[in-house]
Formats: sequence, structure tokens, C-alpha cells
Amino acid sequence: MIDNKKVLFSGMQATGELTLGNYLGALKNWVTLCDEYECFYSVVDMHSITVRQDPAELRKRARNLLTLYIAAGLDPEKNCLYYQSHVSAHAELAWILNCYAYMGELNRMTQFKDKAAKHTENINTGLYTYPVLMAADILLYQADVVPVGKDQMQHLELCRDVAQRFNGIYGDVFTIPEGYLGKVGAKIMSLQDPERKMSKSDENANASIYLMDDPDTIMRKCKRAVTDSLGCVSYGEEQPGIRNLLDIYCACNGKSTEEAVKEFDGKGYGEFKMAVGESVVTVLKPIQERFTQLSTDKAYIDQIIKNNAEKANYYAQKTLRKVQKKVGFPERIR
Ligand code: ATP
Ligand code: LTN
Repeated sequence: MIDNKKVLFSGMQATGELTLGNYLGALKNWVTLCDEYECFYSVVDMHSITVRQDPAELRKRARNLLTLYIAAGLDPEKNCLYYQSHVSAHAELAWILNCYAYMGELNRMTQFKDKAAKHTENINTGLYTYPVLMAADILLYQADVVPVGKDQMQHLELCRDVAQRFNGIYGDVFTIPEGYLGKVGAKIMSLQDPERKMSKSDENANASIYLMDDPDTIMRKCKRAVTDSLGCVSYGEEQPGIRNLLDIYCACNGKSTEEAVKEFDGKGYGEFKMAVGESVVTVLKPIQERFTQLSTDKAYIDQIIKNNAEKANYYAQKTLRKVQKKVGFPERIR
């Protein structure tokens, strides 16, 4: 608890351009949570280097991501928005937790298997222990809740297991975090293959809508979205493409699935896709405008980066000191 509020932690990698899936599945929900929780949202640049990055590009993307957090509506006075690499306690706690996580556990992680298959030339140990660093992120702030998409639930489970194991040995050191799945937009699928999730690392640019896509591009991608030959707008298992577009439409304008299905009753896919595209444009336009405006204000963003790193460091150090003491590291002489 911080100031009588439960603590919330989440993060995003600065790899690739953010997609509509990242926004509807994560960012949009984050914005609504700051009144209820003390929130920490990290740009997890240390996780990013588990896959080879171009240094200048990574730096630029990390800054853009932090700026996008603000543009999407996260108030930097109320939410702690910071770079993971500015708080060295993440690495220090990750090392300690590495000694409490089992290889058998890490061997089961499906994200590792997927990424190892994708990057056969660079299956590094950081990729393997990625979930342990993620556990450190969460546990450092004694987070009660962690909003993540379904794809991250396995990592969160591991975090809970490691924390419980540690607490079992040393007493109540860590708060055991709970996952928090948003109601709508939990899984936005690819526009080109609705059986796969929309992902920022998809090679097919038509598969994802990017947060910075201009209105024409958004409309074009929606028009080209893969559907089916049934010709009716309904929310059924056999129509994954239409179902995904309905999810997007509803997540953008707050309508219920039933309302949306009724609205397009008897209408063609062409008209429906136009409406989906327009609802996306309406949601993204103010975010894009704010992003452009914020990007010109270097001093303002720098100030946020500095202040929030200090705040994050303060809380992270508190937990780290406690853990170091528990495992038997000698006290510092002041
Ligand atoms: P990558 O393709 O590089 O693995 P990604 O697009 O899957 O990236 P992440 O950085 O892994 O995105 O995820 C950031 C956040 O966005 C996470 O909370 C994740 O659950 C959520 N998220 C990612 N893709 C989707 C999606 N298609 N639908 C809903 N939420 C998503
Ligand atoms: N692995 C997550 C990003 C991430 C994260 C975290 C999410 C790193 N650390 C801590 C929640 C809590 C991802 O790829 N989406």
C-alpha cells in the first residue's frame, strides 16, 4: 500500500510501433486505474535487449513510448512513468530472484519457446530469464495488481510462485500480485489472420493498425481486413474476422456487442468496415495530436523522466534493501 492505495505495476517493451491491440488491450485500461491505484508504468527497455536492438533506434522508441503513455492519457503527476533502466534495483532484484526460480519453471514458458524459435541465431540467457526480470519489476513495488493481456498470464503465475517460495523461506517480504484482465479489447486479433493476435512485430503491415497510422491508412487496413463469405455481421465462432472487428468497434466507442450487431443488421461488410475504421480514427486522432505536441516539448518530458525515476527508485530501494537483508548480504556502513 502507498498512501492507503493498492499498488499497480505494468510495463511495455519499446520494440516496434505500438498497435491498436496494445492500446485497446493495455494502455486504454491503464488510464482508468489511476484514481483507484498507485500506478507504476515502466518502459521496460532492459527487457527489450533480449532481442538484438539498434541502440539509437531503441533510445528513440523508448522515448516515444513514454511520450505515448502521456498522450494516451496517463497523467505523469498521478502515475509513475519511467524507464526500467533508470532504476538499477530491477537488475539487482532479478539476480537474487534468479536464485529462487527453477529451470524447470522457465523451461515451460511459451513466450521463450516462441521467441527462441523466431530468433534461432540469438537464443541468449536473458531471453530465458526474461520472466524473472519481469517478476522483479512487479515485486520491487510490492504490486497488488498487474494489468496484462492473456499472453502474459503465464509470466505472472511464475512471479507469484517465486514470490511465494521466497516468502515461505524468509517471511512476508513480497506482496503476492494478482493479474488484472481488462473486460473489452483483451485480445485484438490480426486483421489479416484473425486466429493470431495483432502484434507489433508482425511483418505484414496490413495485419496491424499502428497508433500513428493516418486516417487513410486506417480506413484502408479496415477495408482489407480478412472476413468470410457468410455476409452477415454477427458475433459467432465461425466468423473470427467479423468478431474481431466487432470487438474493435465496441472497444472504441463503448457500445455493447448486442447493440453493435443490431446496428449492422442487414447491412453489408463494406459499410460495417467503414464504421469500424471511422471509430478507430476518432479514438486515435486526439492521441496523435497530443503526441505531436508533447514531442516538441523536450524540457517537459525530460523533467517527467527525472522526477519519476527518482520516485520509482525510492520505492524500489525500500524493497531491495529488505530483500538483501533477508538473504544475508552484509549491511552497508554509512
Ligand atoms: P511483440 O509483438 O513485440 O511481442 P506485442 O504487440 O505482443 O509485442 P507487448 O509489448 O508484448 O506487445 O505487450 C504490451 C501490452 O499490450 C501487454 O499488456 C499485452 O498483453 C498487450 N497486448 C499486446 N498485443 C495485444 C492484443 N493483440 N490485444 C490485446 N492486448 C494486447
Ligand atoms: N513482458 C511484458 C512486459 C513487462 C511487464 C512487466 C508487464 C515487463 N515487465 C511487469 C507487466 C508487469 C510484455 O511483453 N507485455
